[in-house]
This record gives sequence, structure tokens and C-alpha cells, in this order.
Amino acid sequence: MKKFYLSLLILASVAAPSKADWRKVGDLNNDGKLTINDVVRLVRILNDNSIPKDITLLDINEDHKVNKADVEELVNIILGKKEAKQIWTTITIPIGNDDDNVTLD
Ligand SMILES: [Ca+2]
Ligand SMILES: [Ca+2]
Repeated sequence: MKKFYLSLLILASVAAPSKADWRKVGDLNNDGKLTINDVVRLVRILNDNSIPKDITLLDINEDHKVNKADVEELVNIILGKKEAKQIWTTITIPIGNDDDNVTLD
């Protein structure tokens, strides 16, 4: 019986979906902030034509496409000209790494 419950526990942990969280649309490095690093990643995704199937976090102007208009929208949000949007999602963008980060000295 103990083995049965252990199997159930393992099955439940495997089947459990990713943890949902509030995410800012455009926060592509998942650090909770919208910065130039997110712009760099968005530009890289467009240049590499590596747009993921689910564009929820990338379609910043919500026109159901990902293009340079979203880069402009993200820059406007960072500059404080537009409001950032938040969504409740399990989505993360599995791209890039810390080497992508740009520092402004
Ligand atoms: Ca970010
Ligand atoms: Ca768009």
C-alpha cells in the first residue's frame, strides 16, 4: 500500500503543471522588470526568426503578431510612456542566458 501512495505521489509531481505567476508582458528574461535586456532579447528573437509558438509575452502591443512594433512598444514602456501589462501565466521564454544582459556603465 505504501508503494501505491508513493507511486501516486510521483505521478502527481510529474503531471503537475508549471507554477503560474504574474508576469509582465515583455519580461523575456524573467527577472520581473522591463529593461533594455528584454529589448535585446526581443530584437534577437526577431533577428533569429525564433518566435515561439506562444507569443503571449512577446506580443506587447497585442496585435497578435511579433514584430518591430512590439520592440517600439517595449521601449515606450521602459521610457514610462506606456503602462506595462501583467498576465497570469505559466509561460516562460526558454531562450537566452545571462550573457545576453547589457549593462550601461
Ligand atoms: Ca526583464
Ligand atoms: Ca505585436
